[in-house]
Amino acid sequence: MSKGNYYITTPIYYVNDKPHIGHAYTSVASDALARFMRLDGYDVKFLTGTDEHGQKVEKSADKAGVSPQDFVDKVSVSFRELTGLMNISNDDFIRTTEQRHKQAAQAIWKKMLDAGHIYLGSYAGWYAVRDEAFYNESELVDGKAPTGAEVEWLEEPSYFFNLSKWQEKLLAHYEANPDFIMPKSRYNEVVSFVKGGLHDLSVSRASFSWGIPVPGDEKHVMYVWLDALTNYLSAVGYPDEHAAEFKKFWPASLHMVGKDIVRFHTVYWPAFLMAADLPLPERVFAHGWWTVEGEKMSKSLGNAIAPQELVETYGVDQTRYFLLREVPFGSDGDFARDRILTVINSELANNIGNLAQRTLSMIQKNCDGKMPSAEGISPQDVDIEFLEKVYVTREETEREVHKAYRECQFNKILSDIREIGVAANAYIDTKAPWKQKKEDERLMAATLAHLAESIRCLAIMLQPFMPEASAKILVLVGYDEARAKAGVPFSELKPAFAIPAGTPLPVPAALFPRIEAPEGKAANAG
Ligand code: ME8
Repeated sequence: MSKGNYYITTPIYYVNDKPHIGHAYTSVASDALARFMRLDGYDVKFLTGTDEHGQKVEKSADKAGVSPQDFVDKVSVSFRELTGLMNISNDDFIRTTEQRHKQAAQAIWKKMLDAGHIYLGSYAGWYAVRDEAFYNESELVDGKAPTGAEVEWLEEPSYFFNLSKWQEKLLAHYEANPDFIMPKSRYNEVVSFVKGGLHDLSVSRASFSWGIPVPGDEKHVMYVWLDALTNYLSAVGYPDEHAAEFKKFWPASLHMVGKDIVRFHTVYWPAFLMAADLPLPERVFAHGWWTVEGEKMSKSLGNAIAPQELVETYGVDQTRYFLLREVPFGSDGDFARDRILTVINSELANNIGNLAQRTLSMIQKNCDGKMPSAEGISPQDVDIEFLEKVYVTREETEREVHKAYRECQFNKILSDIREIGVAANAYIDTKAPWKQKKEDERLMAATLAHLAESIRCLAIMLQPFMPEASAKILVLVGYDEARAKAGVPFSELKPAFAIPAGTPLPVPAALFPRIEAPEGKAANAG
């Protein structure tokens, strides 16, 4: 039976550029959470897609000498391919040029207009095409946007959304829902921004045409952020509020975003939704920013790292693991190649990989390739303590794990998993099954059975992060391939689900090969 519904979204990425590790990061983090929620018994909808309108995309198409539609059709594919490449389990992929989206965007516009929240005026002010954002004079730093983007002076007729009227309602919502914006530092930032006062927001542009026409006034196209944010609704069937998907999945449980787009998701978006009389998403989590070897990733430096290259060099699971273990989710991180090597070698090859290799090859050799039995051997304190670390039998622990996921504490979750691996490696050394073999083979068998259980549980826990490797490990400890691939629920982290003694196990295969540093540079083995 389902524990409930969970709707998680990534930002929809601009198609003016190729995907890089920043995009991969958001998608992988959302994927880990989506996979966990499914394995924890929820009905999940996981959405990603592409943001295809606006001046920035129109300019990129111009530069490429093709029509905007041809341009977006082509680049959108590279984002769709990113989902395959990074093993992202999204249930839907939305493009803002699709009919279902245009319909939803125009419907929300009409709803806000009819309720008197949109009016015609004229805009005179600064605009940064790179950010697709309006800035006040006071926000500019050395004549540029605070993000460093070039700004241009814009004067044109424009429709406005009465954002200034929503200040108190927004503040009340933040106060009543302290988890609406995470982490806390972002929450505080947003609250103080809103307390500073809000200006009405220009929500249409009339000086270019690559966008969704404003209903009833086709000289205007909708502001790309109003268009883009609505994707979260279009994908669940809005404007049909009776659609099964809409009823099941709206409001969204989580919008995962980077810290660059917090304001759009936590100020504009909830205000639009309130104006359209729609319920607000439960949470927006804004993660940190990646630099590469200490530098900001940028087109001009040409240092953006293509996810493809990482997957080819290190493997997809290794890349996913690294991205989520390296920095506390919410903080900024730096991508350094010597770090990824160290992490793969010390935490995957030496820890988890070594544990599986040592245990499973001993079983293969000494237990006739079958799951050994611990029966008849009374566990000592060391065994009991070890198994307590491995299993999740207490409801309290279950709740903590669930909470850690909902709060996106991926690096903490991974560090807890790693500790189990370290404890298991230490347990082998303490018990020394190779010595036990000489004393009493039953003792050795019991130790190996406990170790196999620890590997089974580790593999279950690793599924959201490393879906391929964990499925492989699950097969090595006796699950049939179809079950391993479909995913083993977290409820099986209990002794009752141990693989029965006597189950034949396949010949173990190496899981995480050590990676050598290029050009003789020593990779720290950790
Ligand atoms: O903003 N580090 O699209 P976008 C971490 N279309 N994450 C990064 C990153 C980095 N260096 N660079 C990009 C848009 N990201 C809009 C969104 S949603 C309704 C519309 C990730 O292609 C991060 O998630 O510029 C960031 O928020 C997103 O990519 C921006 O993608």
